Amino acid sequence: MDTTSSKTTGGFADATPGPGGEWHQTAGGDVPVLTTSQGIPVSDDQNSLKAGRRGPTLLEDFHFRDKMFHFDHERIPERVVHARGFGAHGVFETYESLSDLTSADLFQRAGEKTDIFVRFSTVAGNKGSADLARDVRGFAVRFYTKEGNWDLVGNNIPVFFIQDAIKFPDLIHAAKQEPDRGFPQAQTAHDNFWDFMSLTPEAMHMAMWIMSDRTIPRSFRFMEGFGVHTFRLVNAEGKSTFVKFHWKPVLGLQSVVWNEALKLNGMDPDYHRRDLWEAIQNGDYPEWELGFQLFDEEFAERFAFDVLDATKLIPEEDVPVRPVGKLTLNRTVDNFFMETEQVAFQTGNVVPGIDFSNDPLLQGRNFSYLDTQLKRLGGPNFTHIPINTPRCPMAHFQQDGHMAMRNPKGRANYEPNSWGGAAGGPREDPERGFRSWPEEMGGQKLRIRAELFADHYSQARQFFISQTEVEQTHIKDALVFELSKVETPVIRERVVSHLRNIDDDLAQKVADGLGLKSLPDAVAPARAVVQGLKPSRKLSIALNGPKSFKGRKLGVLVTDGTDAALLGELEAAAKAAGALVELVGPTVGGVTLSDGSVREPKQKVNGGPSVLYDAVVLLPSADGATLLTGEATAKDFVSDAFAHAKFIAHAKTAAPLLAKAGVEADEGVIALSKGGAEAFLQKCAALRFWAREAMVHAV
Ligand code: HDD
Repeated sequence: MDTTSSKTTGGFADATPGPGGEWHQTAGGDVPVLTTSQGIPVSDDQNSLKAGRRGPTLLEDFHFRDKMFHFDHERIPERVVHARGFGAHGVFETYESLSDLTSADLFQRAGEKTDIFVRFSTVAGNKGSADLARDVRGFAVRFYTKEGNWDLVGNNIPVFFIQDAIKFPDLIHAAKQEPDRGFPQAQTAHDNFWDFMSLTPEAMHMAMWIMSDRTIPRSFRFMEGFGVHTFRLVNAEGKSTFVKFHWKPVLGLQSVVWNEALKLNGMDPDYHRRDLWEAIQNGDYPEWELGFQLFDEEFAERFAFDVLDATKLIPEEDVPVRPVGKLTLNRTVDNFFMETEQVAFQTGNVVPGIDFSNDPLLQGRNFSYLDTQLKRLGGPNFTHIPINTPRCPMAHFQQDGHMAMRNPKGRANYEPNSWGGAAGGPREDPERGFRSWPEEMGGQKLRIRAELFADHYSQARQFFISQTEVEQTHIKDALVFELSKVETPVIRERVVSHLRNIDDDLAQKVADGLGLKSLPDAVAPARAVVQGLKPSRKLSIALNGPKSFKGRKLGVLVTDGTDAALLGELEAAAKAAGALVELVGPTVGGVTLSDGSVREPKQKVNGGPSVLYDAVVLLPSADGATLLTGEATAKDFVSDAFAHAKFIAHAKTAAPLLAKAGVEADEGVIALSKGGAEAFLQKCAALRFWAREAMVHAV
C-alpha cells in the first residue's frame, strides 16, 4: 500500500481498481461497491441474514461473520511506554557535507533531502490519556536514508531518570498506575513514583527537569529534542568522534503553566495533536534544526562527569551545538493506525557512519525496542508494514513468518551458495556495509557502575540555578503539588532530604509548601557535589523563547456589535506577524459586527476557554460585555487569562467584563484602540507578563 500519497477513494484504503484499471463494479461514478474482505459485493449492510421475519441470525451469514470477526480483532497492544503519541511526515535537509565526521550517507552532500517520520508522545499515560499530563515527551525521528533506516529515538529532555537499563521496568512500574487500584492515570503525583525516585538518587537531576515547565510544553512545535546518549560518528577513514544529538525548534521554546495544563486536559485532551495537525494542514510547517555536540576522547577524559552516564548532559557552554540540517514536518498522516500506531522505532537502527557508545542505558534499549515490536506488531515481519519499510533497496535471506508480504525470489535462500551471480542472491560488502567501531575492550565481568556515575546532585543543582526566578518558582510549585498528593509522609520528607543537596532554599520552600514542621537532614551524597558549576542559559525555557508571536494563537472574544474596524486591524496585524486568530463568541451561529457584517466564531465561549490561546483580546460591544458578565465561562475566560499571566488587550467597552473577572490593570493589560494592534502583538512575543504571577499566587 502506498502511504506516501493522499487517497482519493474513501473506505478501505487498499481499494484499487480492477485489472482493467476500472472499478469492476461501481455504485455510481467512481464510488466502488462495498465488498467483504474477500472482495464479494455486498447487497445489504444494514440487516443480518435471519431465518424468517423475526427469527434468529443465521451462521451462514458470511458477510456478518467477516465484518464482526475483523472488528473483534482491531486492537493491538498499546506501547508499554509512550502509548499516546502523534506522528507526522517530513523532510530533513543537510546543510553541508559532514564527510570529515561521518560516512553516513545522509550527511555526505549539501542540500541532501531525506524523508522523515516523527512521532511525539507522552511516556506514562495510556493511549487515551490527555496531552497535557506532566510528563516527558518522546521525540522519535526516523530517517529513511539511502542506506537504511536510522531511528533517533529521543525525548524533549536531555537526561534520563536512570543510568542502567536494568532499572527501566522498575521506573516504569513506579510511574504508571499503581497496580492494585489501576490509577492514577498519566501522572507522577502519587506515592509509588516518588517512593522510587526518593530511593534512586541518580534520578535527582531528571527530577528537576520533570518538575520544570519542560514537561508541560505549549506544543510539540515549541519543544527541543535530544538523543540523550553519547553516540559515535565514524568517517570513511574509521576515525570516531563522540556526538550528542539536539533538535532545536525554529519558533523557540514555550510551555504552559500548570494550572493551565490541568484545565487544558479537560477542555481539549487532544491539545497537542490538534495543534500539530492544524499547523501542518494550514501550511505552517514546524521546523527544527538538528545540531551536533561533538567531542573527542580527550574531552571525555577531562569532563567532570561520565559521558556514558545518561543522567548527565554536556552544557552548551562547554561544547557548542553545531547546526547540521533542518527538519520540516510537512505532511499529516493518511491513517493514524497504519502510520503512527504501527511505526516501530528502534535505537538499534543505526546506519553506516553512526555507532553506539557503551552507555549502559543505550545498550539495554537496543534489546528492548526490537523485542517489544514482536509483541506489539505480532510477528517478525513488521518491516513489511509500509511505515517501517526502508525506502532503499533491501536484499537478504529472511523469509516466512506471520503475515509475510515479501519473500526473496528464486532458489537461493541461504549463503554461501553455489548458484553464482544474481541467482545466488545478495552478498556482504566489507567496504560499504556497517562496521562497528573497533573499540578496545577488556577487564573483568562485573555488575557495577563506573565511579563518576555516583555523582547525583551536581548537575541537578546546575540545572536549578540556570533557571529564571519564575521558572524556579514553577519547579518549587510542581514539587509541592506532586508531593502534596503523596500520602506517605516519609516519602515526602525523603524527597526534601535530596533537595537539600541541590539547593537549600528550594528545599526550605518545598518543606514550607508541604507544611513540614522542620527541615529533614540532607541525604549523604555518594560522591561530593561538584561546586562552582556555572549556570547555563540554554537550560532555561524563558531565556530561549521566540523572537516574535509567529505560530502562536490569539483568542478574541466577540459579540454582536463588536467594533469591525478594530477586529479587522487586529486580524491584519496577526496575519502579518504569522499568528492565528480564533474568534470566541456567545454562539457559533454568528455575531453581527458594528458594520453589519456577520462572522461565525470558531468557539462558543463555554467551549473556547482562554487556556487554548497564547494571548487574548476582549472586543465585546458595550451591550455584549454586559450580557457576558452573566456568563460564568466568559468571566473565567478573562480571569484565567489574567491568572495565567497572559497578555490581555481589550476595547474600552470590555470594562464591565474586566471588572467582573477581578482584573487589575498592569502592564500586561492593554487598552486597545485604533492603530494599536501591531504594538500589542509585538508585546505578545514575550508570551507572558510574568511579573503578574507573583501577585496572583500567594501559596
Ligand atoms: Fe524508550 C518507546 C525514548 C529509555 C524501552 N522510548 C520509546 C519512545 C521514545 C522513547 C520516544 C516512543 C517511540 C515511538 O514513538 O514509537 N526511551 C526513550 C529515551 C530513553 C528511553 C529518550 C532514555 C534515554 N526506553 C528506555 C529504556 C528502555 C526503553 C532504558 C528499556 C530498556 N521505549 C522502550 C520500549 C518502547 C519505548 C519498551 C515502547 C514502545 C516501543 O519501544 O516501541 O521498547
